[in-house]
Amino acid sequence: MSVKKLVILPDARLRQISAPITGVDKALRAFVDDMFETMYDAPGIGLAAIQVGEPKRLFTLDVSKREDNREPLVVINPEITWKSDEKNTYEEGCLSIPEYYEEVERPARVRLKYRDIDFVERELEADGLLATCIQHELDHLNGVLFIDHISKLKRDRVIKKFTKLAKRDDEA
Ligand code: GNR
Ligand code: NI
Repeated sequence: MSVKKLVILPDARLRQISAPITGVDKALRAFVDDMFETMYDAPGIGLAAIQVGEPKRLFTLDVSKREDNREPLVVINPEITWKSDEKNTYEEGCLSIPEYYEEVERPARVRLKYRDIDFVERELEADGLLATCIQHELDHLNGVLFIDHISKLKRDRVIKKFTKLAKRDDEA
């Protein structure tokens, strides 16, 4: 098991569309273990495979509050089958945009069709932070970031800041 390096804005990989997974083998299980280790280490409540450089339609989630009561969830090839008209606003952050937080409005509840770690088809209905997190992660699989849901002024400002930071690190 290992903590993997996170892909950070403005890395172009974050804009890639991830490819469907065709089956689960030993290598993919080991990769999922590494994703959990990376997510808990960060710490974060969700992690999409592309955030560690793998363009696969897969994310890990755990919105549980206590470390001694973890609720890990592996989501493969997800599809949202229903969104509520009712909206909810959360202050979102992203491990690929460290220490930047902004309010985002999204559907308050969603139904999700996906495959679990045994590649068995499942469905769940989510509300609250879980519903927000599912939508944030599914966006990553389509190359979409939470800053795409805020004003262009704020988005351009944060992209500019992270572009400068990346250049500085490059030159160092
Ligand atoms: O750790 C995370 N917290 C979070 C808070 C509000 C809405 C979404 C998230 S997901 C984020 C981890 C991450 O970047 N996942 O892609
Ligand atoms: Ni994110």
